This record gives sequence, structure tokens and C-alpha cells, in this order.
Amino acid sequence: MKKTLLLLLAASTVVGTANAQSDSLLKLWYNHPARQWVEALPIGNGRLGAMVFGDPSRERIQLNEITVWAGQPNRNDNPDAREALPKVRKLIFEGKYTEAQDLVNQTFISKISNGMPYQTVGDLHLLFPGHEKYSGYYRELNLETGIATTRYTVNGTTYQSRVFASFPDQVIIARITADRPGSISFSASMDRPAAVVVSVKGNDELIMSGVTGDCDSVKGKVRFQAEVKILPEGGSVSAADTLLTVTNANAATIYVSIASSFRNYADISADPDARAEESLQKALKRDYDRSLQDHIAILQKYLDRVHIDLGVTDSVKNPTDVRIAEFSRGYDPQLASLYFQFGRYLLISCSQPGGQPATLQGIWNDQLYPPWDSKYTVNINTEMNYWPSEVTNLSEMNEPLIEMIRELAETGRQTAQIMYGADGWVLHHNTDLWRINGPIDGSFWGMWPMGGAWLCQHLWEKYEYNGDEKYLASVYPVLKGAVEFYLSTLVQYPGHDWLVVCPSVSPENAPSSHPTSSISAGTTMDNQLLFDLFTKTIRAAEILHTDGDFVSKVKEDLRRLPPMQIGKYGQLQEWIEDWDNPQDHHRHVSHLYGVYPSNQISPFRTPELFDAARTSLIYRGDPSTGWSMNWKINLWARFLDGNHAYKLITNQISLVEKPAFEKGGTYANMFDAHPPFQIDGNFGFTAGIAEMLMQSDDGAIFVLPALPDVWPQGRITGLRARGGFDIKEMEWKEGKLSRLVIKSNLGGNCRIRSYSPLKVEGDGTLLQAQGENENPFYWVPEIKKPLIAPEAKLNSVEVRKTFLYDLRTEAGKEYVFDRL
Ligand code: FUC
Repeated sequence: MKKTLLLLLAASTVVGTANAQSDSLLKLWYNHPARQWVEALPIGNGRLGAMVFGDPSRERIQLNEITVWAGQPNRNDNPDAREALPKVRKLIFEGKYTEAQDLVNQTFISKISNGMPYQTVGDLHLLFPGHEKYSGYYRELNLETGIATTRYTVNGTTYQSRVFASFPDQVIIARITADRPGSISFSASMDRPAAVVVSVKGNDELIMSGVTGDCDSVKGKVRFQAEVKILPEGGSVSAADTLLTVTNANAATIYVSIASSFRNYADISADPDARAEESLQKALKRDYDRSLQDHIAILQKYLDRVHIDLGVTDSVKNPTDVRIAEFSRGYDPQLASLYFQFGRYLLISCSQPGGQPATLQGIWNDQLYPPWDSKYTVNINTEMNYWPSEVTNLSEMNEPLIEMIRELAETGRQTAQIMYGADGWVLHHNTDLWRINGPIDGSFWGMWPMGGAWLCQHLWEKYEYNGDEKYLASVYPVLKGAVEFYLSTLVQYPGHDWLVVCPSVSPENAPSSHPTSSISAGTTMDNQLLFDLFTKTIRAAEILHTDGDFVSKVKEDLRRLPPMQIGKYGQLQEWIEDWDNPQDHHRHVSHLYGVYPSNQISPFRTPELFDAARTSLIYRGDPSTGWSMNWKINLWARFLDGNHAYKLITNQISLVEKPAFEKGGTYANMFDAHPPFQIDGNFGFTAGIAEMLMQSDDGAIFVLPALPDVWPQGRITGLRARGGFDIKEMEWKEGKLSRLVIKSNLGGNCRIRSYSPLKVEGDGTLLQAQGENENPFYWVPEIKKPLIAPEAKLNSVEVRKTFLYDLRTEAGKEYVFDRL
């Protein structure tokens, strides 16, 4: 351990490393109202989202509904692509990259739409006259209840408001109370930064209805309605024009119901008024306390599955924004735990079964035309959103993503036909609520026909964790369709027997040899994605005993995929040619997909590639955009370097005070700053912490693979490993595993890798592992030997000694391990 670190650890008062996670610590809190949107606090129930500002005199609750998107059902394929395809390929293979890119811009990139934006519903404003001066201000978001609370005192009366987005009742509920009867008076209004119709109904209801916006050549046609009903206790409520006024109430409960006309990507014929009214009426029939308790129970069912304790210091006594600002200078391990749990909270709150997947901003967006439309960018961002879902025990939250992939496999069939004359389905680097599949934004970014190949990994991953063959059979046609596209479009790379994707890009990066055009063929990431897609689809077909002939064809193409290559700087080549520049600090690290989230590169199985990939990451450097830094946390975890992963954690947890700053980090409300706000970084962080503490991708459950020196002791419960193993409990002291409890849900061999020798309690026998792990979920396909440039200097890979054990397990049984 470094000297400075030892001093740091000694200087900070560790106020506890309680075994149980202390409820009170799972909150974000502040002593001032939000001054900007990225200081407001997010609540959500998967469909409805809100940002609560906590302003005593001018409260703003910004509202979202996950299907309020611009546009209407549409496709964005460019039919000119098909004829141009052979010409583009020829130009690429002749090295005429600029010409190829120009031609793609003219013939492939959509002329219809670059994707539709996800849009804000608008704002609920609550004006409290006379509350401009207040004292004793406090506001918090409690992750265990999903309640945003604001408290302050005006003229001796203490006011409190609590806002939550109810999971069971499908409404947002705000309750305002005061410690003196008759002291609550306020007015409520609604607006949107676009034309809407606002009216009142009766004396206590406000209604806002509108239609979403146009974008590119697509007219906005999603109708939506937001209804606000106020139930005062004591006092009165009245309505005038577009305003509700509450006077001298003891308490007031505000119900917000929002619905749209969206049924699915092809149908927007629902009646938003009837839907909003139905949820509202249902919610009004229920007792407030009951609603609150039921809501909390649902949130806890998910959140409570994982507890983490990395230690607690005096820093927890500071407000969250102060802690973020001081994180890199002080010692605040609980803030890392909180950030980890915040990611889980956000996923639960924005990605519920039956809904839409988390967008670039989850479900929280205050704009009509947000950055990158807050849609689905699938060359990293959407996938990153779901990295934590299986490992941190939130498998249900995958459902909207899986549903979207199924739908993209439908819409993408036409794109494959129209643009490539190909079988199967294809998706480029973006999609939206309408499940567009065509390339957008310009060739440099959009000419990447690999979105489906990457998303399909999530279909397989779910199976690796749950072992459910029925589920696998249900997604198999989607996997097969994705493979079929490549079987009919792969072409031979000149001078080799290799089959490659052409045209394509290594996401958003251009090689130094032709920096203004990113286009090429057979990029490393594409080859890695195809390797995974092919091997997993073959495996799925074999498990399901189906499609023998198809499998033979896939195996033929699999054999002809290019191997990974190590270039002249000892780096893992990003492209098929040795074009990398060691000065390239581009945020995308696409070729390192093979390290994480994939498992193609391993210190134990492919040491040369492991070293080369690490060299590539060192060249790329640390500071970057939010999501990039969080990808690097996961990568350094896979490189088994916990201290470097921690360095990225300190880069990420650094306060970004302005929405558009020049570097990535964290806003005061703990939203990830790309900048601007992008939620992928939050989710990448959560996955990264899990990856530092436990990995299960490389043939074994690796406990504490990348623990940084700053967390010498701690405990985590509830992580999940591939093969249906629950890591019920994992505890460590002085940097070494001290206790491990694993539950086997599916039975089979449990192979464990550990830096410390282990023994098992009770009747199990822990054997030294021999040969391949025979647990079918730990099957790892063989990787081709890399091609290595003659001038490449490789470093030897030194991994700390590990112990590898096998334990036969029975389904449903728990096993307890101790250090030997
Ligand atoms: C990709 C990234 C950008 C941004 C955008 C939403 O295009 O390269 O950094 O995250 O997605």
C-alpha cells in the first residue's frame, strides 16, 4: 500500500464499518434548493419520472412519461444504399476512404430522420407566497423509499413536502404538511416549453394536454395528457382559469397522472385522456399511507437485494454536493457505495417491465430537443445502461431492453432487405421509440451495422445468469436473425481469407492514417462482436437441439473471422491495419470490448492479447467523458488493477457544477456528466464496482479480483454470478477474503478463483480445480492466436498467485467458505 494512502487512511476517522448497511446512509441530501436541473432529485416508476427541485417559494416538479417522444411511427432506411454498396466496398478496398465516406453520406445515411427526441411533458409549478425567506432548509432523496423530501421553516412553521412516483399506483404523489394547522397556502399551475392546452376541471383539477413535436421530416403525433388533482385537508381549494389555489390547509396531497396515445412502435391510437383519468381515479380510491407503503415495498424488493459496505468515515456528515467535491482529496468510501446504489436505484426507477428501456437520460429529461435526442445510441451507451442489471441482481429491469431488441429484429428485417438486399435483421448505431434501424448523423458516426450484434449479447447474458431454456428458445430467433444478416453480407478482405463487415467504423473514431474518414472494413470491435454473436448463437442452437445446417454455415464463417492483431506499439490494433496512434485519447475504446464486457481477452487464457489490450488502454489515458471513464473502471477491473480502477473512480466522482463543462464527472445530484448529463456513466459505475469485487466471465467466479488498497475491509451481499450462483455474502479484511457464502440455484460445478486459499464449511469438498470448468455456463470459446507485428514489444503478464477450486453443488443449497 502506498505511503500517502496509509497516511490518509490513518488520518480519517472511520466511524464504522457496520455489518448491516445503515438505512440512513442511502440518501442524497443538501442544505439548499436545486439551482439547476442537474441539482434536482430524480424519482421514477419506470413509466413516469420527475425531477424535484425543492424550492420553498417556487417549487418546480419537472415531469416525464417514457412514451412522450417526438414524431410518429416511421422508418428511416435509405433505399439508395443497395446499389451503392458494391461501389462503397470497392472504394474502401482501394484505400479511397474519403470517397467511400462521401458516397455513404449520399446513399446510406437516412434522408428521413436522424431519430426522434424523447421529450419533456412539462412542469408542475407550486408557488408558496411568503416562503422566499426560510431557515433550517433540508432536502434529500432517500434511495430506499424513492421519496424526495424538502423541509424548511418559515415564520416558525416547519413545512415538509414528500414526492414519489408510485410503482403500484402509476401516479406521482406529492404530500405537503406543516406543523401548524391551516398554514398551507399555494397555487399550482402547469406548463411546457411548447404549445399545450391547460384547463381546469371542477375546483381541484388541472389538465394539460398536448401533442409531441416534429423532427426532421417526421410530424409529431403522440398525444399526451397530464392531470393534477389536489386534495386539501382543512382549508380550501379553488380553480380559476389555469390555476388551482389552496388556502389555509393543514395538509395537501397532489396526484399527478400522465398518459400518452402510444401503444407500441407502430400504433399510437390509445386515448391519453381516458388512460390518465383511469390511473388517477384508481389512485384516488386508495389511502395515501397505503399507496406510500406499497410503493416502498416494491422499490425495496429490488434495491434491498444488494447491500454494500466499503467503510464509513466522517465525510457522511457532509451534504452530498460537498462530498462529491471533496471525494478525490479526502477519504469517503461510503460515497462510492452510495454511487453504486444510486445506479441501482436509477435503473429500478427508469426501466420497469412493460415499459421502455432507459434512454441516454434514463427517464429524466427537461427538454424538447435534448442532447442526442436522449434516444438509444447503441454503439456503447444503451448497452452500458444494462451492464449492472444481472450482476447487481436487477434482472427484471432488463425486460424493456429485451423487448426492444425483439422489436428491432422485426423492424430491422426490412432495413436489411431494403439497404443491403440481405437476410436477417440489422441495426446501425442508433434507434428510438419507433425502432428505426437505418444509419443516421453522417457516415463518420453512423455507418456501423453492428448495433444488433452488440444488443444480442444481452439476450445471451440473461441466459447465462438464469439458465432458463424456455427463455433462450424465445430469443433464439432474434439471435439467428442477427447472424443471418452477417452471413449474407460478410465479404472477403483483400489479400486474406478473412471475412469482414464492410463498410463499417470503429465507433466514432478515425485512424491517424485517414483522420477525416472513419470508414473501413473488419474493425477489431466488429470482429469481436461477430465472434461473440456467432459462438453464442451456435451454442444456443446446440442447447436447443435445433438448426444443424444453419450451425454448420455459421461455423464456416466463424472460422474465417480475422484474428485479433497486436500492432507495432505493442497495442491491440483497433483496426484491421496497424493504424493506431499512441497519442489517440479518443473516448471510445471499442476494441477493448473484447476485455469488457466480453471475455475474449484474459490474463489466464490469452496473456499476449491481455498485455496488448492493457497497453492500448494506457495509451488512451484516463480522463474522458463520463461513460468512457466508467467503461475504464470496468476495464481496469478486468485488468485486475483495482488501484487504477479506483483512480478512474476519483476522476468520475469529481463535481461538475455547470451543465456543459469541459470534462466528465458528477453533477451535484449524482447524475453522470458526459457532459452533459448522460445516465450511462451512472450505470457503468455501478457495474464497475461489482466487477472490481467479483467477476464470473472467465471460467470461474473470481472473488475480489481487483480490490483497491483504499478499501481494505468491506462486505457485499446479493451479487449474482453466471451459472445461477448468488454471492449471498462476501466479506474481506485487510484486503483478503474472510467469508464467502454462495447459493447455487442450478446446481453443477462451482469453480472459484481467489487470491487467498479457501476452505468450505460443512459437508462439501473443495477440490483443486482441474482442466476446463465442466459447468456449461462457464464454457469459454477458444480464441484464435493473435497476429503480432514483428516490432511489437510485449510485456510479461504478472498476475498475483490465485487459488482455483471446484465444488460440486446442489441446486438450492448454500455453501459457506472461509479463508484457510
Ligand atoms: C456516442 C458517444 C458520445 C455520446 C453519444 C450519445 O455518440 O460518442 O460521446 O455519448 O453517443
